[in-house]
Amino acid sequence: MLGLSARSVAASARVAGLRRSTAVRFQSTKGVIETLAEVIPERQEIAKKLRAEHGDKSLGDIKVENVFGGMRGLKVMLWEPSVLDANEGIRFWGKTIPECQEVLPKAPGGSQMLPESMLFFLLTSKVPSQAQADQFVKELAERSQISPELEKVIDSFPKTLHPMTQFCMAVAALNHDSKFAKAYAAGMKKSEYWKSTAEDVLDLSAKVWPIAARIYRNVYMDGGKNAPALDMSKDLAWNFANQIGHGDNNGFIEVIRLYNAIHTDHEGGNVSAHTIHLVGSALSDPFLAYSAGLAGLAGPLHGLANQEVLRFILDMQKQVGNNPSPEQVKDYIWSVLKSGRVIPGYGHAVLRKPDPRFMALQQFAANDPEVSQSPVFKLVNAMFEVAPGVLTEHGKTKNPFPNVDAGSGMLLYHYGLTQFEFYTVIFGISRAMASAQLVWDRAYGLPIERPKSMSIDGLKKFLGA
Ligand code: CMX
Repeated sequence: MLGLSARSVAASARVAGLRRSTAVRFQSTKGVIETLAEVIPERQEIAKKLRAEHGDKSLGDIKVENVFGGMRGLKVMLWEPSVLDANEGIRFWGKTIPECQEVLPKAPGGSQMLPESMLFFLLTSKVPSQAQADQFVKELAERSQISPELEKVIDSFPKTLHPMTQFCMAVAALNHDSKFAKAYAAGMKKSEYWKSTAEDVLDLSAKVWPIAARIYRNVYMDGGKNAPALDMSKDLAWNFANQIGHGDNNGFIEVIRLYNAIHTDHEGGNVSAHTIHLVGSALSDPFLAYSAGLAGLAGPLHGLANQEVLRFILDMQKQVGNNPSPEQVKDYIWSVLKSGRVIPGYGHAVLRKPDPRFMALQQFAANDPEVSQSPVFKLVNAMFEVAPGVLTEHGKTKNPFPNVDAGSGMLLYHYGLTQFEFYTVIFGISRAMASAQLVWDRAYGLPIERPKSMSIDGLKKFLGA
């Protein structure tokens, strides 16, 4: 204790007391790591049996078209937390979004499922009890604090750098404290990989929130240094909203909870999730793997589409006003298509029906009389009514319906987050939870990914062409 002031000794004692009481609480309610320790051996057995009994069965042909066509539909990857059906949309461990909304715990007094509840569920396959969710909220709040060194790194970024680029760089720097990387360097056994991976995934899923808030404050407000301190009794979405100046904006807090619970995971083949899995397969730690995945999310055909949608809607508003006729909307869409651009927020590589994530956000908007009267909501709805018909007539896209990005920006905009360039960062916060799959990758001992590529000459030779 030499050199410490009485005040810092008292503070250390308070922290130690908090840790003791947290530990006692964790014993009485099963936490996420204990739950995983129970679930993993059961599923390892199932996987082992499946592989032993059916390892030589075929899951389909690979056609030359697949080599040129972005590998659509090829069943070549294991992904546990979610499965996407072309017509029905996403299911998380077998549950649809409305079913998750029904059973996943909410914040006290809140109306939307918590991202923390979704993370517990994605990781373990078990719906947490309210007590488990409450405990997990506190655990993640404690994990969410970021180091002064990382704060300095974030503060050094130029304000003109796109927020997604700042986000990729900041989360990669979290690898400085990776528990997986440290344990690996110390010679950890392969059977233990999953545990330190889970520790990193929990740290990552918590720390992305204040990292994003600091970037927001640096770019659009008075600087990260002036952010209010985290409140350890509150959930991640509440603290995020509070740090970016929306702590008293209940509609915003609720939409952030819903948004971040449903954007988490969309099975393994999409660019961001697949990249997390691919980079993680080299045993890069979860922070590096997720940073690489975020770089993919920053592409306009993937997560950046949500910023593009709002730009599109506001440009349309300038051209056609707040109450356009269906003909005016149709003409506007055609003018964009004829100029060779895509309609952002429409189409999907797998889905062939309106995205249930879009529907959940629309439902949320429709339930709030203020949102449902707002001009941007009406324009998003006008698009929903007209765009599928135009895209069908256009005849190119296999799916003329809205995807998740078609309406998410409208809600953020309505509740006061008007800086479009930040929208994909919010998608990114949620996508950190897709790194739950890394825990399963390690639990099943999946190898480094290494598909075969072919050159045109190699294809010609192979085919005798
Ligand atoms: N507007 C105009 N044309 C579209 C279109 C759209 N919204 N969606 C698809 N098309 C076109 C494609 O560009 C392609 O044209 P070419 O043959 O000239 O290359 C053709 O229709 C066939 O494409 P597809 O097989 O239906 O779609 P893909 O699987 O290749 O691509 C996606 C899927 C999402 C990239 C595409 O629909 C698109 O560009 N949509 C707009 C951007 C967007 O909203 N992205 C977000 C997706 C959700 C997310 O990841 O966040």
